[in-house]
Amino acid sequence: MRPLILATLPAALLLMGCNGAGEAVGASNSAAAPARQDQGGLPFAVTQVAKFDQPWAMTFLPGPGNRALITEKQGRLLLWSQGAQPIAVAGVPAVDFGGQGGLGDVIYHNGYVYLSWAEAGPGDTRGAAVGRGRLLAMSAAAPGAPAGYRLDGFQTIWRQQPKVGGRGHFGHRLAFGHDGKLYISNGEREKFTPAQDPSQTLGKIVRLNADGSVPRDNPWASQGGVTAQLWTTGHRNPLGIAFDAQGRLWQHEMGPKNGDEFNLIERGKNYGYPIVSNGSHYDGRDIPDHPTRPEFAAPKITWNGVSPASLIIYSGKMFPQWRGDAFLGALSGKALIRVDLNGTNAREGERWDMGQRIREVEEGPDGAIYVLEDERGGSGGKLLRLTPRR
Ligand SMILES: [Ca+2]
Ligand SMILES: [Ca+2]
Repeated sequence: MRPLILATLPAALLLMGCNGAGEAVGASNSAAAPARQDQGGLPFAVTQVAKFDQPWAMTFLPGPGNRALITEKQGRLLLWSQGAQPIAVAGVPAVDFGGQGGLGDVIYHNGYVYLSWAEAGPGDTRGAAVGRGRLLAMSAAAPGAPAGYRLDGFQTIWRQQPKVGGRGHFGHRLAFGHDGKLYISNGEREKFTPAQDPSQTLGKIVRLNADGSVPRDNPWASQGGVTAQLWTTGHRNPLGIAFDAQGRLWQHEMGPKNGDEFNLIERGKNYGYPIVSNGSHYDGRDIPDHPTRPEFAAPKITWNGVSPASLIIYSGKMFPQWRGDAFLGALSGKALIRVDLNGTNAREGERWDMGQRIREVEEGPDGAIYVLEDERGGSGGKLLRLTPRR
């Protein structure tokens, strides 16, 4: 097989790999079919365009057509094209699948596919890792056979530190800033106090150069080691990070009971967990609220029972009234939430019942909003396309 750089392929050749006898690899596309019986309360039309097995994240690829990479938690990366069967991409690292861990986020930046995943360590420990490689299309082994895809030259560029026991709160959401830096969210691995320990990445947002090296202008760069990677501290389990058009970084995190947060992330700030939270511990112990300790950055929004996942700032043409607004999924809340952003302020705009846990939100190249349902117990897992009602 002769590998070709995907970005240089003409669209027709790319589509050949997705057509006809393309291997279904367990995921299935279906023709446009109503995703729900009753869409009466929604201001958009919902169309099911594919179904996946425990999908976690997706990102659209540059170039013609609607093409996206989608991660499945158990360790598969799939290339999806509108109207075609998803195709598995080879060369994905081994993941530690279980609990909240597995293959995580996927983003595309400057010709590289970046992935995050839960990586096994010694003695029943694990931690998030991030790597990157280039997506290659390989010519078919025989005439008429489907082309294959793989990640070429994939390298691990970063590891969450330290690896600890348990399978929760990896965080590991990825985003590139307008400054060309890679931002990685880190959960506190359900260990609480690491969020305030500057010698660990747990409970932090880290900021790296695109190749994984540490920028010299990070807030604690002069301290070296893990501390030099840190951008902000005091987080619980951040599962969504996104930049707005002005370059501000917005974030939400799965808080303790009644303490889900929507935050404006600013260089060097401490967001207070587990010292303060507007919620309380799940075992009933209170945590002092944010106003008791003004030295910690307070959330712009506190939620009860949302369990936020994924974050985009909408910039498309299909919903001009929502340009500049934030969209996120709700897991336990089984909803899509729109947040109005106004400068450095944020407030919830609307919340739409989707009937399923929403794991991922993306904006398509055409401005349609795509959501991936979380999957538990065999239901869910659908990729839905949201378009304006006619
Ligand atoms: Ca995404
Ligand atoms: Ca509290």
